[in-house]
Amino acid sequence: MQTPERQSRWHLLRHAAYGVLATVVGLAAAHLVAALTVPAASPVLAVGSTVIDLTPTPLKEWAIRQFGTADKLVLVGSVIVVVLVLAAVAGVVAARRETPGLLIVVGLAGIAGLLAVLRPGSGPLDVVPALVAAVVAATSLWWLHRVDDRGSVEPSPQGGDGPTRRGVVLASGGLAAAAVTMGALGRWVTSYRLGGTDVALPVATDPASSFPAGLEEMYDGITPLRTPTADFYRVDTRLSVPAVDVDSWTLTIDGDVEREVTLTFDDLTKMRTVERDITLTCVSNEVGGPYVGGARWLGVPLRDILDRAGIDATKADQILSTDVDGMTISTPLDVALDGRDALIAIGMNGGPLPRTNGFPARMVVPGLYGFVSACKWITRMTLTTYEAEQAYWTEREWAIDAPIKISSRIDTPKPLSSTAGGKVIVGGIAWAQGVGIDKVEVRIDGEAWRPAQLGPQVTDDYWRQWYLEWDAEPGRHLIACRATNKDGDVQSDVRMTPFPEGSSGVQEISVSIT
Ligand SMILES: Nc1nc2c(c(=O)[nH]1)N[C@H]1C(S)=C(S)[C@@H](COP(=O)(O)O)O[C@H]1N2
Ligand SMILES: [Mo]
Repeated sequence: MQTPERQSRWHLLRHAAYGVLATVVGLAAAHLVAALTVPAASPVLAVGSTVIDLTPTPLKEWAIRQFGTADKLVLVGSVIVVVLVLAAVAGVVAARRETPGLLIVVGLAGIAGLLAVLRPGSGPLDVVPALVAAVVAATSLWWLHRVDDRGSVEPSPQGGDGPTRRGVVLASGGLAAAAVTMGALGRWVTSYRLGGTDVALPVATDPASSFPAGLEEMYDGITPLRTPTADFYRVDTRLSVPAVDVDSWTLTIDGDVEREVTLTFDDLTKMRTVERDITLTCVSNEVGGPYVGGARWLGVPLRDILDRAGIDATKADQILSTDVDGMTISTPLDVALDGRDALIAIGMNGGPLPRTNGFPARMVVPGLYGFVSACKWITRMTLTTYEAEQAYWTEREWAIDAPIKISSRIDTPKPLSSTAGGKVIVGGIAWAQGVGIDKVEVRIDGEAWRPAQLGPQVTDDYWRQWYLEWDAEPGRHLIACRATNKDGDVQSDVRMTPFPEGSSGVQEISVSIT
């Protein structure tokens, strides 16, 4: 026989589990409905995206530092934990008084629905998945209680001091199976709806010159001169990658222009296209960090596109780019038009843009951090002023004009690694987009800076590989590197955080030589 306390603890736990299970079933049903209608309106994604947007910058910076690209998963995971705790509370409340318990569940779905319709670029249909979640979760919880109550009055094989295990187990198992099935179906529908990214790309009117062999072919551990497309870093605010149908996609140029212009993908492919080797860098990259990549971009010069609309540079001082979901990125107009190779890119490393990197088109502006230039999934460029309109990161107080800082990174040896003594290759990359790298120096154990050998020059907008042959004696050693651009400016040794205009400082690692 169970003691009354154990019985009541078991009773609480059981009802908490009902709350959680009912909520999970509701979320899975909503996810499936969203997959069939508006994927971003799935309650998990809608709440998650809002949390990402509302996360204060210092916390977001911390999350990126701690968890890298998994930062969003961690933020959203925390939200899910909170929701499930509330769901458990709803279950326990419902055990005493059913209506308030059910209302908590409906309220949770209501919040998700509200956030879904408040998302930029959302429509009235976006509330449907949350409604489905409310109905399915509340009904499931109600039904679980019925099954539980029935068990409590009917004599059970255990002797009548609890609900029939069989009924409860069957009901819970059935709901769990339904949740898993709907979740899997939702995933399948989403990937089916995504379709392919194969588009016919034009041959560049102005092709890039042949690409040199990189140092990575000779020295292990140095970053490849061209980043393979699949390895290119990814930084954006999106939880799910936008699926853009290239046939209905358009790019509109409006605002302070002589005439509003709308271009299709086909229109872009018929314009003058150029191929350029450009290194992209994220402002969130810490000194020595991974958010930097070099690729060959195929695109239409930004100037040509803006000229079609006829820009009024006496009024506008920014290009406000908008993506398919209403996310905005600002770019200083004078910088974009100062003669650098600013592009609307439609190709990367010989193929179309991958969906994660902006398919079907994105902006690329050499020398500016991605958050003020590299708008992915771009659909609109509005010529306007910083005073009139503010982009996503401008509202979060990041810098408006954010040129990429001169920086360099040690790729090999790895920090805290141990290497056999003798001739050791110290190597890495350095970048100073716009001006180009003139020199990289290495400092061992705080001694004088020694010049490193540079790898092949690609373009001044591209990073440069470097290496130094070092006669390494056994023991612990500190290795630092710094770059100098072709204007003679040396990489700053003043440590700065990524916020608000990019990190600075010199990377110094500790290695052990055996
Ligand atoms: N639509 C959209 N474009 C975006 C972003 C974003 O969040 N949304 N992130 C920007 C940032 S911060 C950077 S560093 C680059 C990264 O481009 P990548 O993911 O192709 O490396 O994209 C930029 N373009
Ligand atoms: Mo970025």
